[in-house]
Amino acid sequence: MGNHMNNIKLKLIFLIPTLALTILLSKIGVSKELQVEMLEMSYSPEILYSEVGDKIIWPKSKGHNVEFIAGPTGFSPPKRSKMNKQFDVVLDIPGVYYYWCTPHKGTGMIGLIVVGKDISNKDEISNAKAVGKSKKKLAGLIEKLND
Ligand SMILES: [Cu+2]
Repeated sequence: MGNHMNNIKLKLIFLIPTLALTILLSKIGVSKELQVEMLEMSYSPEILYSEVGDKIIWPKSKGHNVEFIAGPTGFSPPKRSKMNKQFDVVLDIPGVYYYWCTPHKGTGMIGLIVVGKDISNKDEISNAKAVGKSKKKLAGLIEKLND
């Protein structure tokens, strides 16, 4: 009789922390999926705010792609995406990231991603390469980060 109760207690001692840990991990581990649309000649949104570990998805769009140009220290840009294909990336370093559409980099089709609300590298980004109309566009987007 007493032995039976002890067995139940023993089971609870292990079960409760295991359950608590499972719930905790599932909350911490949830990373969001965010989308950036590739429209006629621009990304939407042009500035995406995400958290570390979020998956960012560019659904396929005819004639467009994603090519990362700059990001925070330690970031190594992924290979530019194929035209007309979905692309996704998980960014693990807080900071501002800058990318463009390879065929439309001169017509203002550029985008920024701010990971973890960190804009400390925005000056580096504003000095990154921009082509044609995208120079003004990049300056404008950087300006919006100041808000
Ligand atoms: Cu494009």
